[in-house]
Amino acid sequence: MTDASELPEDTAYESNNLEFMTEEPIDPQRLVVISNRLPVALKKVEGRWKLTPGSGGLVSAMAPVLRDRGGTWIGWTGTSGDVDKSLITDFSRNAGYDLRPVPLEEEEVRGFYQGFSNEIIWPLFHGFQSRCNFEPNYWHDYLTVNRKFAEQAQAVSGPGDYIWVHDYHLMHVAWWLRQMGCRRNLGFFLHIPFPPVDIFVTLPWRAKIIQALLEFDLVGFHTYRDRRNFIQCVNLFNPGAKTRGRGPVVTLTVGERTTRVGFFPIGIDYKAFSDTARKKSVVEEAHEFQRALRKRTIILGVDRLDYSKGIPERFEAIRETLKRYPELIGKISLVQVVVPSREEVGEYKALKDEIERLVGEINGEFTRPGYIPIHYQYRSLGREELIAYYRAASMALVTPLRDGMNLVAKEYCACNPSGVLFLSEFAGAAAQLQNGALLVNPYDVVGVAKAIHRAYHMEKAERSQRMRKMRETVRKYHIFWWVDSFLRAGFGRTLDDFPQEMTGVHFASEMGEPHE
Ligand code: ADQ
Repeated sequence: MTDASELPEDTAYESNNLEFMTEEPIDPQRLVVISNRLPVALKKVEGRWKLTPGSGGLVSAMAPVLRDRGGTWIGWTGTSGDVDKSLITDFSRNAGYDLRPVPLEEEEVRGFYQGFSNEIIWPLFHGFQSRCNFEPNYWHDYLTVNRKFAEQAQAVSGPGDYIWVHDYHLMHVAWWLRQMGCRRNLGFFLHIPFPPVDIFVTLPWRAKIIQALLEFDLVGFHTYRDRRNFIQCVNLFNPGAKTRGRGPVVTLTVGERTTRVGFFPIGIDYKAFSDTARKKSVVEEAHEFQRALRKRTIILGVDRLDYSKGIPERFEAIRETLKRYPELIGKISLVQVVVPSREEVGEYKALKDEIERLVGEINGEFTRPGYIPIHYQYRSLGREELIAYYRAASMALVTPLRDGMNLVAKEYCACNPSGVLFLSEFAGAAAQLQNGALLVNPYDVVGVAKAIHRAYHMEKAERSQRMRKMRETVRKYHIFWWVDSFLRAGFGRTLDDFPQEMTGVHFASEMGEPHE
């Protein structure tokens, strides 16, 4: 067992004793969002800077909130060195909120982003310890860059503002802000899983990370399981810690300091996805795909290039399906779209090679005249094209080895009223969608093959009924619900102010008790 005496001396800090439970409710003047990347990317094309607006879930959720309430988004532009600031000023003027870029040197990008964030925290928090490169120098860059973000936040925010920090790149921002004497209300949301204690304790900087997270006033996770893991880690390093409350938000008291800890499963803009899926042009494009694949049953996989997404294991499951059920050769095709990601990291390049080798091998084994079992594309799709794929596919294989939530599963449900969703037990989304999805263990290729066979023969009525339940959940717990419930928990005065609705979560899949 590890106890608090193990804490390195330099992690000791003065508690600011932020007893907001006894303060008046905060009506924030403005929202300050901090994420690693700004909601725009800057790139030099033929010697000139070009700005491209981001389109991810976080951008579509936060942009309207910032525009309506007034606010600021702090983040890195994705490039090092000097950038053309006028592009950012113009964007801010049109968007209705401020963008504040945090400039990073090339060395910092290497140590903070590629190193600490993506070679340590990403693999460790997804349970891939053996992929971690615990390079001691990365920690220094992580702290330095987190401090830069904190300085920017301190400079641009006022006393009544709410500062909402996103994700694993920035777990130390509140710690720095408190060091600077900042007493603002600070929230943090982790978009990836929080690992179980026995994995987390292998992190050389474990106690510092826990202490840093406790400097936020609210810490949010996607699932009950992530929150439970976090609380267990806090207890390990702080044996006197006390948890109070029930439901999605509880309080955790360590010494003088109280932090709210909650789970808020992120959603999607359901209406935007389902409306687009019904657009004439999208419906036509979906038919075009189906015709191109000669009306075979399309099984869709859509993922960023990442080892956590279980792409090679999925291919092995397809191989197993075609071996075990040869009558399906010529009847089902996997369409796998992989979005280029983190190609500068060696592990990702190796994964791409592995994926391409497997596609060649499986297609070599099962291709017949006029039939290819795996259609592989390595590119990013436009929004409407992606939605047309969702619509065209009778089934979606969403089989990450571990995933914080997984938005592809939810997007597929919003776009395809009669589709079958195979969903990994290890995706955060399983807690909400197990009422309709066929849950699978992505490591069990025989189990996945049996599920595909079962789905192929599933009655239409059962498919629709399963999908109806999932669509209802995705529709209800949409992205704006997510923003709203996090902010309500952030501003609430007492535990009674928190939303007590159970977030569409079914606890059986959370592998634990529903209450602390
Ligand atoms: P990601 O790991 O990026 O997010 P995910 O939740 O699946 O994973 O989101 C991927 C997004 O990229 C989806 O919105 C999808 O539409 C888009 N996308 C995927 N393939 C695409 C393609 N080929 N072309 C264009 N767009 C594509 C992290 C965590 C997740 C968590 C989210 C949000 O790892 O677990 O769900 O943050 O919190």
